[in-house]
Amino acid sequence: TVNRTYLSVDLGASSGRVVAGHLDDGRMVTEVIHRFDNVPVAVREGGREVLHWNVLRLYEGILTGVRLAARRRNVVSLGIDTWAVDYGLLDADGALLGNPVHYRDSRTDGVAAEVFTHLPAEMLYERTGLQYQPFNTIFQLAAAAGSAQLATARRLLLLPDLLGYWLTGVAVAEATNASTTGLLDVAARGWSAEILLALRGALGMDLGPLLPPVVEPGTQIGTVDVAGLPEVPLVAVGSHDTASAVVGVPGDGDFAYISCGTWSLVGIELAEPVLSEASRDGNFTNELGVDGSVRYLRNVMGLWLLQECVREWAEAGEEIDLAELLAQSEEVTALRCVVDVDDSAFLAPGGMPERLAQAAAEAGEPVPRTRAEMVRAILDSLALAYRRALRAASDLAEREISVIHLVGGGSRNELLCRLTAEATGLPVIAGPVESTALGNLLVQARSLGDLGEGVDLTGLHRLALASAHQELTRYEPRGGRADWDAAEARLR
Ligand code: ADP
Ligand code: LRH
Repeated sequence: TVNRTYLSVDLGASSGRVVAGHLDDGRMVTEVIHRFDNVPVAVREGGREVLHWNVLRLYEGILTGVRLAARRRNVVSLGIDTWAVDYGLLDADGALLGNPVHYRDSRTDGVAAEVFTHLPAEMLYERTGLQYQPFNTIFQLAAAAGSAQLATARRLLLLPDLLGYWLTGVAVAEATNASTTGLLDVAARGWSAEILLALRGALGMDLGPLLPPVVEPGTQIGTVDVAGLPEVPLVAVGSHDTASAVVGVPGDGDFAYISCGTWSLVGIELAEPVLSEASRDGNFTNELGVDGSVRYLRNVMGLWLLQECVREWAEAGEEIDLAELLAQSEEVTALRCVVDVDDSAFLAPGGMPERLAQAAAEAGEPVPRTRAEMVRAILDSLALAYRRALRAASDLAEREISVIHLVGGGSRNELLCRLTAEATGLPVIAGPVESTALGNLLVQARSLGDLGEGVDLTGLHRLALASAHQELTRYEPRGGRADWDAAEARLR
């Protein structure tokens, strides 16, 4: 099987990559074939600038990566995952109507409150299990109500499904990602007729006919039909990047995960959703995972805060070396300044150092004076938020947590890993960096029958461990919790 190569396309909010994988002696051996930036673009629409994804640029990155891989390898399948919630609309001819809008665009400001008058938040949570985020697809659609595009649309495709449609001509809605729309019934794992009906009032239209059939991960969607690309099956993977990232966690037993990139998705894997009032209050989400599982987690603002600071400083004309900045922040007094990273004030792009300084001042914390202090404040605050989220997950789901797996680009941040172990009092196992690609590839291999019979989700985690064990780093919790308890008390 050395020659049998699966190709994963993984688009994160900050970059995209095409990663090849082949099986060798019970391991998935991976190679990053092509990596490209993901840079949103603001474009005028009538009275204001709207933040869009550069979706054709991303598609072009995918084509380049697949071509490069096919030149050197025997490609047998393809799978696509991207960030959640965002979508494209197609007209009756199958043409894309406008560029997909970025979930950080301000069009959803104040929209959820309006939707809740038609669909009470309690009822929405009971049916969908989905956390409240202002950018959930349901609120984006409500923001677009009455637009020419929505009136003309015949199909709504989430980003991975749109890219898959361009590759194969087949339109589906993969379940894990569909679970982030606010339109899916978490128990039935299908579109909720009840919500669609109630939404008619809010939108003045019936969304039902726009929604394609829901498919579960592992389904072969169709065959790639693009000049110059191999004619291989497109396999539905956990097309929500976080779903694939969780498959790629090399965990066993009572583990929690932190999928740490632009966002930090902090939680546990469950067999059944937790739909209690307390869970809704805690803003925990029950997103669908592969094999009927539930990803019970909270969105923590993540390395977005750091990315945006770095971007701002670099735009001011300075060369920023992340490794150096992190080394300097290591020298800063611990827990000097902490802020609530989950404040929605941090969601939008731009002006991040100023917004962080303002949040510190408002919380009565010493305002960071240097870049190193700013970076340290972000990392201390993130570790504190991880600790809060993991304790809440454990309480709400009544589950023990004995180890944390921190995966994604953030697993390269040694200071963050160490702080997370200190704050939580739990060992942190960092890596793999590309857990999302790994989870994507494993689901393809299983769908093609190459993993043999009977490999369940536990088996996929074991394969992830076998594949990644050489790149894992373990951080033991050291020191007392007292400083962290005090910092948490300050934030409250
Ligand atoms: P996404 O999928 O959301 O685009 P990634 O999983 O690719 O995110 O993670 C990107 C983040 O990983 C960056 O914002 C950066 O903070 C962190 N990162 C990447 N490489 C390093 C590194 N060498 N040292 C520290 N942090 C890193
Ligand atoms: C992470 C992610 C996360 C969503 C957000 C929109 O990339 O998919 O799980 O909440 O982006």
